[in-house]
Amino acid sequence: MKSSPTAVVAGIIKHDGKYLITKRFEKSHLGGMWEFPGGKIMTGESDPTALKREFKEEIGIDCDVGDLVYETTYHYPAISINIKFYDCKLLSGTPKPIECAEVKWIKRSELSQYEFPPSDTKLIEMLSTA
Ligand code: DGT
Repeated sequence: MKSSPTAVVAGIIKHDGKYLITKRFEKSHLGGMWEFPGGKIMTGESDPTALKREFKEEIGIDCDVGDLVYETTYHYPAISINIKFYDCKLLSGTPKPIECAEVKWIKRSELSQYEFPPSDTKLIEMLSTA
C-alpha cells in the first residue's frame, strides 16, 4: 500500500506590498530553490501551530495565520508532499536566515524571476496575476 504524502504548510506573508521568500540550503531537498517559509507538520500539530513554529525556528518572526489560499499534492522523486499555503500576517520580528540560506522581500512582479519548486508553480502564477 502506498503511504500518504507528507503534510507540509507554507505561509504567504505580504507586508508593505512585498512577499517574503526564503532560500533553501543547498544540501537540502530542492536545495538552492526559493520557497514560502514553512515546513513539515509534526504529529499532533494543527496547520497554524506548525506554521507559527516554523516561522519562529526558521526566520525568527511571529505571524497570524489566516485563510488557506492554495493546496496541492506533488510527487517528487524523493518525497510526495501535500502542501497547503496560508495567507499570513507579520505580527513582530524582522526575518533573519536562521534555518534557511537567505530571506528576501520581493514585489509581485519579481516572483517569476526566482526559481521555486514545481509544486509552487500554479501558486506563483496565481499571485503574479492577482
Ligand atoms: P526537516 O525537519 O529538516 O525535514 O525540515 P522542515 O520540517 O523544515 O521541512 P522541509 O522544508 O524540509 O519540507 C518541506 C518540503 O516541502 C520539502 O520537500 C520542500 C517542499 N516544498 C515545496 N514547496 C515549498 C514551499 O513553498 N515552502 C516550503 N516550506 N516547502 C516547500
